[in-house]
Amino acid sequence: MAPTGLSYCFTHAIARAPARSIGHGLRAVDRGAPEIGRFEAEHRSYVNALKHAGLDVTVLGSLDKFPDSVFIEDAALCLPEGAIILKPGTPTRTGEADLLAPDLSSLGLKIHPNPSAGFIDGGDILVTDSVVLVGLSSRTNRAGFEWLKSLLEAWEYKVLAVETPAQVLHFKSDCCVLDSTTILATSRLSKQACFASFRVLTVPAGEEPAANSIRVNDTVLLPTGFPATAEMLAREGYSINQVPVTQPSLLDGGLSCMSLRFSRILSA
Ligand code: CIR
Repeated sequence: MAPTGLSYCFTHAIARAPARSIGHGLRAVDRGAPEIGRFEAEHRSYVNALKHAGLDVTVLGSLDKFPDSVFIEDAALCLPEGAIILKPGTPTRTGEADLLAPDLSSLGLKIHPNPSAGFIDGGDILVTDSVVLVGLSSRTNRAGFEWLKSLLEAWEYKVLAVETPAQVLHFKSDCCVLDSTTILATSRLSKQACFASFRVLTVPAGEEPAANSIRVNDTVLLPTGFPATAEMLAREGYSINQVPVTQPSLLDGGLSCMSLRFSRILSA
């Protein structure tokens, strides 16, 4: 059963340095390639923001063979029971997960391998304190979901499949946990039945990418450039830290996907 605070109280995070090949990363719409120097600078700001929120952060070395490997969240899911190796659902990224497993093991995490033929990206898995929501998407199929569900149900998690809107890459591109009972979501997700038992704060129109934020302990890390969302969260009493993601966003990435966050205290 998920302990209270599982979804936003962490002690540790694992990130991966951006690959030199980052310019070849996947994107739905080409708005130009990210520039490695600028990406590295934004990545440093991101890691510093995680540290400032109280996390012990390990930054793994870059994997130049995998241009999208900086988006480490898609390759594994860390829970108190250990690190679950996932299977990214696009050919250029599938190999990232197997390469990550030894690193997670050497950091002391118990590894749960993935023998399933299904695909599942971490960006589609929203862990809340009461339920794990898995977005079926172009990267996560029913077989991947069923495999994760059976694993997590054995640990007494409640796991539900939800639909990710067609134009959205990952379920968490459009929503995040703000606390045990509150979700931040875009208007295209906020009315979904899966959020019926939550209080949902809807991102103001025109600021949809702000839904890809992360609550880390007492702070909500919010992408820079979304003043109406920042004001709404401040009004609701959340402490926010704005982090630039101009380069990751060129590759449809954001704050959530650049780290694996977990708690060693909850694992003890
Ligand atoms: C991809 O298409 O896989 C990467 N360019 C972006 C992945 C972003 N990951 C995420 O939102 N969880």
